[in-house]
Amino acid sequence: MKITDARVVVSSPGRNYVTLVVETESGVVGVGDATLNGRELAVASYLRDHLVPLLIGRDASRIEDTWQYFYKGAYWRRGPVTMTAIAAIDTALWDIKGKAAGLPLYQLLGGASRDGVLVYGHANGGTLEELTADLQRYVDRGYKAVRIQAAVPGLAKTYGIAGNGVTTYEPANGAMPQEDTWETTAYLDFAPTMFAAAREAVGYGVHLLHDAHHRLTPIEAGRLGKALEPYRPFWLEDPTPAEEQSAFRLIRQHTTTPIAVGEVFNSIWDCNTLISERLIDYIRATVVHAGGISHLRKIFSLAELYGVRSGSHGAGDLSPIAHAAALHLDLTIPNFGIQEYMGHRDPAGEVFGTQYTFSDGYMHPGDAPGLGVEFDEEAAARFPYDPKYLPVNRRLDGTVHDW
Ligand code: EZ4
Ligand code: CO
Repeated sequence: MKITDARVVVSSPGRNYVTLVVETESGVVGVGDATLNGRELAVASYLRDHLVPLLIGRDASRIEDTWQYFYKGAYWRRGPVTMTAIAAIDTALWDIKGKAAGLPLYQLLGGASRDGVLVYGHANGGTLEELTADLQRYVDRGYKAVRIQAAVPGLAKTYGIAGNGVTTYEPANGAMPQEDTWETTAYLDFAPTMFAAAREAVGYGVHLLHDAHHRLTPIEAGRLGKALEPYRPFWLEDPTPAEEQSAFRLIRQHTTTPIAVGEVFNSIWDCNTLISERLIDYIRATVVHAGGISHLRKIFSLAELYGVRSGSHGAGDLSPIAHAAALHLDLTIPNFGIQEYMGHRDPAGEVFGTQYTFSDGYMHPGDAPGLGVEFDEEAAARFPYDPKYLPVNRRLDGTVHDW
């Protein structure tokens, strides 16, 4: 089954998405997500200028060989741009294989290991009252797990928190990067009170998660993990910058709070040590940024050996194609943990027609052949690219800080 055409579509239905469309001589068309938030056009160029010309004429059924060809053939390995581009091709080829076979992707990946995929939503608040009200709304909608984030008192602006009663979360909202402020002491004093308020509001029957966004030093992370233990967090996410991994040894010495990391990882080499030394409990690598379904499956298999579970990133800046791909893989692997689900804002639904469903805290990818996502290119053309950036975080003295 020869690949006859491939094209990259950059659109902004509510936020920016990069989509790869791959056509075959048999008429089967596959799609892959290539969105790298804030650096979208770098991946679009990598695909258009370097990979698509080599993709045309190849056999669409040879997924692993195509992956190896682009990974090893580039000479330059890894990195978010390269691995997101390869991921888009890999995902599109799996979509084609599923459609050609007339099977939903999860059947090709070994079939379902569970009935549904546990997902967590995002509750936010400018105040603890706003947060607990938002949390209650998630619980009322059936969510079994919810991430809680709130504005830190004393800081002018906290990443991801709109404030003024607005609880929707859109981090990349500036044509220029917005500047947030950060002060660790205020945060460390506040975070346990946030958990206490959330437990007071909803009890212990729902899982609560929290994201520290790489902002702490190892000893601060150890202290936070210890302070949160009585509130039984499902996980503490990204406690320290993800690239300095000896930090996790120190965190482990101080707390039994489960640790999650990996949304910025793009290969198995980023998490090999963390997994094989059991320094983390959940690996958050994604289909779209970690080389596609083929490569992420290897990461999850490595994690399975060491009792580490999956917990893939699923922010709104990953397209519905990536979310569908994640759900198919999540449904099959033995060591699935949880899947992030932020959802997508309108008008994303006009461009991406999805088959996946949410019911009582669990999602299912659906039984349509392939990924089960219809990508409407004409609709996408109505929403041109709109450059947006994540904020930059500065300490009170003006120093740029990890966000
Ligand atoms: O900041 O997806 O857990 N979720 C997150 C996200 C990330 C964005 C970056 O593009 O940390 O909100
Ligand atoms: Co995160």
